[in-house]
Amino acid sequence: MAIPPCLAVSPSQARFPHRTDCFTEGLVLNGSEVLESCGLTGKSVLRRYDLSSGQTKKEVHLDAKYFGEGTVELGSSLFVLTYKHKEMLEYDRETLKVKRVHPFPYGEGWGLTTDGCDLLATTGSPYLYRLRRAADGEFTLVNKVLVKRDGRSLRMLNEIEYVTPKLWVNEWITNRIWRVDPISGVCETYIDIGQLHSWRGQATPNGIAYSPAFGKEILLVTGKLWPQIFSLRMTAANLCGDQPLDLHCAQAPPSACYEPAPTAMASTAAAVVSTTAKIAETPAFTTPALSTRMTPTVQPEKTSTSKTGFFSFFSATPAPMTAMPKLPSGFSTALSLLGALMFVSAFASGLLLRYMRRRQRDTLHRQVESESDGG
Ligand SMILES: [Ca+2]
Repeated sequence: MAIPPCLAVSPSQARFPHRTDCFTEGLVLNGSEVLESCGLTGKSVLRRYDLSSGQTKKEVHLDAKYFGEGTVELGSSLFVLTYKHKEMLEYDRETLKVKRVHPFPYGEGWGLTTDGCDLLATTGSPYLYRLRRAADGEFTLVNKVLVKRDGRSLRMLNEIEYVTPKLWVNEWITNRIWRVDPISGVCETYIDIGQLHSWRGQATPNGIAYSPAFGKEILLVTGKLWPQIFSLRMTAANLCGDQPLDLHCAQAPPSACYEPAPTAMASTAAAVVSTTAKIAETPAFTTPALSTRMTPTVQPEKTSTSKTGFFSFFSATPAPMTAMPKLPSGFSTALSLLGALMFVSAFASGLLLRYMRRRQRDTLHRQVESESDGG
């Protein structure tokens, strides 16, 4: 598979104010109103404001123990992930008061969005977690989808935004924002926003928001501590794929690629209820009906990425070996040893790389936290 192409996008003239004290972790747009979650332990804030003026309409501070992460609205609630507390906070959408705390045992909380039915979360790993609300109000893991770029896993998935039927994802500490198919996990294309703002250290691009009520072919992007939010004009084909849709969620939000049918809009609680019931019947760790045209990549919860790659590679290689012409036994032993050596070295390099990336990330977060505490 070829490396996905980089899309050329032209920033429109529209730029909007953004608070430079906001360590952006989640960005949501409703028409001309922004909901943003700002991180850092003891300084985390959830804020609603007017996009054009930047004027705050309502804000609440998270409990001082939390480092707030991604946020999204769904139904009458608003959800905020926490960085290391393994909890997801549920707020009343209007009053911004915490009404429930949900366990989030999947790792660190990073990014959060919704397809209109389920919550989709990232943890800084290469996986996309699909969480579905049960009748008792709790969320359960439906599946975790491995996000792949050019056949390899894409790590450090951060802020995300669902634009029916696709997903846009910030890749941490890069200028890349990927368009990902949320069912197959395939990175289809990306944009590079390096020209928008010069940033260093932890002030990485993070924050993607979309609202067709604001502009059907407009994507808003910003970064941690950035002074502006940028408006990117894109074609429908680039923004959301412009392909035939086969949605599994009756409440999927409208986009440049999807307009809910009037009958579906007017509907009818009955239709929604029947769809919801259908979804609820889907057994855990299976893929929703949308996946019929693509093969999903669903990994069991406790399987590590490197292990999967290791064994799938290993089991895939014997066939060509047996097809080789017969070689002298000494030569073939040497070849085997060489192959094993190369394999072990590649495996060790992979482990080292993962360790170094994790250290870099932890160092940055420690730096951020200590700077914010004035230490
Ligand atoms: Ca977002």
